[in-house]
Amino acid sequence: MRSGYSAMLWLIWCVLFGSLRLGATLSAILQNETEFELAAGHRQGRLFPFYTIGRIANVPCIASNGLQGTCLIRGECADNQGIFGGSCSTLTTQATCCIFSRTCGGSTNLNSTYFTNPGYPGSYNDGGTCTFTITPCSASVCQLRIDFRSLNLAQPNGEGNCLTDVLTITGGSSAVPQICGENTGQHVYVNFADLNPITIRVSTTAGSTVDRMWNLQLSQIACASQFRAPEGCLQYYLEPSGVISSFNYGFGANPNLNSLGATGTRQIAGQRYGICIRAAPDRCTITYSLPTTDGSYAFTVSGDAEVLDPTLIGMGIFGENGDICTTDYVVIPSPVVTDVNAAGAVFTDRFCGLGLFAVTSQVKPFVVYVVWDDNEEPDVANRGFRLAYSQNACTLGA
Ligand SMILES: [Ca+2]
Repeated sequence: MRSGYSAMLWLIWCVLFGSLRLGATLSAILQNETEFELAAGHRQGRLFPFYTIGRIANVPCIASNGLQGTCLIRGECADNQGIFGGSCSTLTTQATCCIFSRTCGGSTNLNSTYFTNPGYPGSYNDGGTCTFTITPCSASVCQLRIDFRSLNLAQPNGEGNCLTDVLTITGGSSAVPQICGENTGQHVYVNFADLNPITIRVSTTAGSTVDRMWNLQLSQIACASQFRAPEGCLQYYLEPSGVISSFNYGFGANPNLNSLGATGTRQIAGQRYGICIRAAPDRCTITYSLPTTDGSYAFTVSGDAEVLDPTLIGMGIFGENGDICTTDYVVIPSPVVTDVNAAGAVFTDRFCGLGLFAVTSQVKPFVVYVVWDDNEEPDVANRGFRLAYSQNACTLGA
């Protein structure tokens, strides 16, 4: 049974950080959001006394191993099976940047928790099902953000189905597609369904030679947080510019062949979701383009990528648009294409094929919808997409 004191601490961790999107790059912003709540006298921002040695604020901190933690008195960290991550307070040497790391069969209602494979950071080679359950820590929490700080599972088969390994996320009120392959750096948002738990399940097949590994950072997002993803967004990028990619996009071909004996696909079948990008202040449009590095294969969404010279793959003239895109495609609302090689062409919002001109959109929230049908045949050597995005000042076309 939870002691009264532990229950109070749980409440503090939850409500104080329920509004936070965890991550080192956002620490300063998060600190501001926390301080804003404190300044506003919000109930979520109260400070509580700890032990008898005084007060410390349970602010987010970066542990010596680089992970996001919570600044706690050592005894409280230990009582909750936390890991000491180095000093975090100038007030007392008894404080530590506490890391909560859990593995198969576990559960948490603590914010700032990591779910890892057994033996992490070593690889995991066994088969079976590993589950982890997350319960919202208060009614003011609406979403779970799962950052794939590390996620390496077996590739899908040649048709894009996750047969050897699969990650599934259930229990929320928003859908998450099956995920496998290489997805380090990706993330997903899941809406909590009231106070019901969300379950992450990693099912693996023994005998695979893949260096299977996962370390998933679990952040509970308050309903009122500025880091809450809009409805319909499985992913939500916060930076003004950056890179988006489909799940399991990667720099090598899937080693698995499809049933026709051709090079398989890295695209994961049956995915339909939105990638959203937060509009920066004073920015009116967004432009998606192939990255300057890794241009080859960076837009291989449908068709046979092996019929083209690899140096030609990705060029806009090899892309397709409109009603011809019926199996796998991305939707970019209200597109504007200014490339001279596309002069005279009329574009609808549906893009597929083996290349992409730079596309600008002004519809907010900025979003790219991914629509992959349930079977990758007869596509060959598709990898999905990897696109750079940048937001444009309002004077540049809007
Ligand atoms: Ca495809």
